[in-house]
Amino acid sequence: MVRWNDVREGWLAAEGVVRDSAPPPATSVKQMRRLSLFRTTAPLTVTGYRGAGKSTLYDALEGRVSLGYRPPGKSLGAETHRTVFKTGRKKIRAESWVLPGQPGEERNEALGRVMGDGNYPVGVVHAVSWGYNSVRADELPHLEDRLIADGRPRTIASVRDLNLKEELQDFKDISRRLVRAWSRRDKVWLIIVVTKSDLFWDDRRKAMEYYLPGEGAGSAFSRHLDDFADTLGDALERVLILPFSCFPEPYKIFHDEAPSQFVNREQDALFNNFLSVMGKVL
Ligand SMILES: Nc1nc2c(ncn2[C@@H]2O[C@H](COP(=O)(O)OP(=O)(O)O)[C@@H](O)[C@H]2O)c(=O)[nH]1
Ligand SMILES: [Mg+2]
Repeated sequence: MVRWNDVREGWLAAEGVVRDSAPPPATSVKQMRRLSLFRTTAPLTVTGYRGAGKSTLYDALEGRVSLGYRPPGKSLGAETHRTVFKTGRKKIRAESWVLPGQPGEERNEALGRVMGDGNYPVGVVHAVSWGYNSVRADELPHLEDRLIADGRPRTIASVRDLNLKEELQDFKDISRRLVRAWSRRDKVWLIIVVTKSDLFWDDRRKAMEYYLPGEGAGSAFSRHLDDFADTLGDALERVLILPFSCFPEPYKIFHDEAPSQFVNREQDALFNNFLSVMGKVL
């Protein structure tokens, strides 16, 4: 049974790492050599709605995000990675799939391959971004039409409301597939990374309340997560919900802009915290 109080502690610990600028973790990550013949042992999957920061997160894991980094554009198909995680205790060779977030044939096909037909990931990193999903240029006209139809102004606040609705639909889809893939399994885990926390660090507790079951007023997302964990019961060994950021940049849409609130490389602390958590769950 997932104890939401422990999940909350995990979130607060991440905040503590930012506050105290704790030292880097004993976990390191690198890309496996292209021709390596080692078998990968831990199938992982990164899921989440489009523009949440999944591809950037994986680039950061493999050390590709530094000054001058150009974030990837829209990911059409699944991205696969073979990655070595080295913790103080062990070395894990993971095969990771970063799945496309936007609905479509590629997404369905990739989801089928990763969590259909008896396949299942041992761990899922599910990226959410509290409504700050990036909207690619080709989707802007459609988004604009929807705002006009709803009589909403073209502001970040309106875009976030729509994104949050779609993020929830995406999570419902993923969790429904996971319930099937994870039935009759055990020791599987889920980390919900709340990406782009640099954009709303002042409001981080509200974001935590939104995602974490049993907090404050709760949300449809947190209630769904609670049901999901209930359905899986003991099979789901660990759940974590963590604030995350790895590439602070302003969020811009239409003529509206939200600045990054990080000034002191706080993202490094969040990144290191995520890495040490990965070292523990793998
Ligand atoms: N502020 C901020 N922006 C981010 C962060 N991570 C990614 N982004 C931006 O979000 C956009 C979408 O990221 P991407 O990884 O392509 O999303 P994906 O569709 O989930 O793979 C990119 O333009 C990134 O620059 C972050 O930690 N903070
Ligand atoms: Mg992507």
